[in-house]
Amino acid sequence: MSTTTTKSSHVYGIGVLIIVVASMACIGYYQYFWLPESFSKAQVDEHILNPTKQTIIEIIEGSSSPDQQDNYVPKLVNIQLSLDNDVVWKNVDSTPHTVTPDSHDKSFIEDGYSGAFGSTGVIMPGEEYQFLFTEGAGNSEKVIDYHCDPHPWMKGSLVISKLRF
Ligand SMILES: [Cu+2]
Repeated sequence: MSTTTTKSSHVYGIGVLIIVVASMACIGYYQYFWLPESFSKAQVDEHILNPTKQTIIEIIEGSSSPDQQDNYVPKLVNIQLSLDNDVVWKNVDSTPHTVTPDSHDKSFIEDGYSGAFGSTGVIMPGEEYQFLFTEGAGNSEKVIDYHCDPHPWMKGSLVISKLRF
């Protein structure tokens, strides 16, 4: 009789231990994996994630020629966060091109939400490259200059600012 009691309390003790360890693991997971992710996503305003319109930049026919003055059209765009910060480059030329940031500063070209700016590899004719900008530079404008890797004379600029009411 006494042995059964000892055995059942022993089993009970192990059960409690398992519950404690499991709940600690859950809390740990919540704090280190779930929370930081939910916070970083929450940092970006919903309006910035869903801007009212797209900014379209066309890489026009003949852009691969150095004599062609216009390549990224428009060359300079002013972007306002939550208004038109969803930017699409459309390659309507017959040659592959890239959208490559001039800066090699990772912290500068890295968007907290969308990651590193710049097309990975070339944008083939008829294809497009899309990037959602979610960050300005404090209260001032952020200017991002970019170019085409195979045709370095192709240049464009983006001026990103917060929406002014
Ligand atoms: Cu090009």
